[in-house]
Amino acid sequence: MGMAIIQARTWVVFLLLALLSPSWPVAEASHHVSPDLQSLDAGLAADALRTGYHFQPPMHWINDPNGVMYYKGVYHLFYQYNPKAAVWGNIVWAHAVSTDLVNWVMLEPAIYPTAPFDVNGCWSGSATVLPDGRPAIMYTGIDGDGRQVQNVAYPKDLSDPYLREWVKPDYNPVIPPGSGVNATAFRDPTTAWLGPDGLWRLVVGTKDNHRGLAVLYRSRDFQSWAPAEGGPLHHGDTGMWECPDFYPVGDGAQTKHVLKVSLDLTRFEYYTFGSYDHANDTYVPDAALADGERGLRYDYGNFYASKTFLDTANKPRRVLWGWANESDSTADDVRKGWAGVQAIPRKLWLAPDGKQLMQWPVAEVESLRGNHVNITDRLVEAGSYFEVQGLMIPAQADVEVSFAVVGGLDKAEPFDPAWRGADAQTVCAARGADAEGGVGPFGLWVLASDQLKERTAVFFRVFNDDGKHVVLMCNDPSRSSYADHLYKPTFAGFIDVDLAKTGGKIPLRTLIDHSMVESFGGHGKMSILSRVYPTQAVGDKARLYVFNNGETDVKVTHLNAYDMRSAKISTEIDR
Ligand code: DQQ
Repeated sequence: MGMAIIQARTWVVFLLLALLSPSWPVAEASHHVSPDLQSLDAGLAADALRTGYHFQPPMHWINDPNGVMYYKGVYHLFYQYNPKAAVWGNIVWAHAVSTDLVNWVMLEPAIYPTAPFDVNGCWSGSATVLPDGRPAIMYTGIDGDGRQVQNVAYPKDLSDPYLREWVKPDYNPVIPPGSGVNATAFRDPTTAWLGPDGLWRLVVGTKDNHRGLAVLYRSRDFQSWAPAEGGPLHHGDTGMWECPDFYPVGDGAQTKHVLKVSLDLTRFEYYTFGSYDHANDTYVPDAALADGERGLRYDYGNFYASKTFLDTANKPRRVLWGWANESDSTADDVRKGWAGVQAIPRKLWLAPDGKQLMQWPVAEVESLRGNHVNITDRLVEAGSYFEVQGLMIPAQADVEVSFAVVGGLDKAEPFDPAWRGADAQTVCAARGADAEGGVGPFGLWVLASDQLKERTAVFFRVFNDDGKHVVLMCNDPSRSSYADHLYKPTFAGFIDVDLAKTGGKIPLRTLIDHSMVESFGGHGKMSILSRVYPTQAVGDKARLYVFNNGETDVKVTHLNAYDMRSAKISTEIDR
């Protein structure tokens, strides 16, 4: 009886705490542990909003992808995971393996607190395959004093194809925060690379007051590391740099090095690329590229703490993983029993014009395509829409569509000078999918209910800025759900497409997966990921439409929509 009362009280406290703390901006950002939230069983994972072909463990909280790699025929995805609840905390490295980046076997966590150098948590990091063929993981441990230190771990048994068990040498930590380093903001080591002098290098993210830094360390043996005398690889006046990533793209003389950082202050990711001098360890971004909020982004939506790896099995290609946080409340997450999804792995490359990076879902995802619907040359008159019929479950689909503006660009709305210097998200918030325009908005309504009361718009809109056409690509989830307590931000970017040169054509691909809407515009020039939580447009009740809220006719030159089979997720985890 007494026990029942205590439990009831705990629940009341817990519910109050949960209801008062929405999951955005993420609780995880400040890395607070909420003991009341940790101790409870989060409940069942079954939910109509769980994804079918995006990566999710059976239940609980996940965040950053970690240590992604391809090793001897197996892809490894480690990720930040709370084994006890659907909120951030108790962080370990969960582990899943795959031979195709689509279907996964969930394993027991690979790295978890065991030693003084990680007793308070095993935070993000990266994998490096050493010349002797052994993979090494570098990760951030939170030590007994709450300091962030960098540790190394090696597989226990190289003959285990899944590399299930990892050993942490006693000589850890291998990179403690040195004097003058902020020990509470010193984390997320990159994959290491070998310089021409035979020394290993890696970068750790940190901050110095408001300055974010990518600090370079060097080592001869992967055990003793020292900061490079020349100072940080790069820095910016942007607050803490989390999850840096540094890697080459392009070929031969065209090779550039990309530096990506995750800005803790904005919870978005930005990148520059430029030249890296291996001998002097200097990185100089190309002149046209800005650091921080004025810079380029991998994704203009809900995509964070990403990490790339070189997939030597395929050509080779560089593959990008990123985390999509929830946009519901913490109380919703606890009720659902899960929180966090990994975005579809994306192939990443330098655009042929050298102006930006391009991304496209890895081709393996197409193996899940089933029932196919095709539409060609269908006019979408100004102010009209039509339903794409024939999908069995439009809530789990892959849609490729190519639009052509057939009525000319003359009616493009003037670009408001007040928007100059503003980001695309601000423009899209001002001119969303329902604000009629001159050329556009046109695009898809996905996860729509039959009366269109619920719908998420993915669309383009063309502005005329002093004779130059500016193309906005936007995800507008403002009508995505009847639930009104949700975070429903419009996410947008200006996409580098010259419609005069493409004959008014612009392609769009959208991966729809119950609560994920992951879109790629202009053949991979722009990607925008949104999380949405329809209440009616779920499963086979969801619908898909093409709309045109502009004054100018557009044509769907091609539309190929596919039902997507669910990925196979088997598990070795004993929950
Ligand atoms: N998440 C990890 C940190 C990292 C942050 C902790 C980014 O290592 O900086 O779960 O989301």
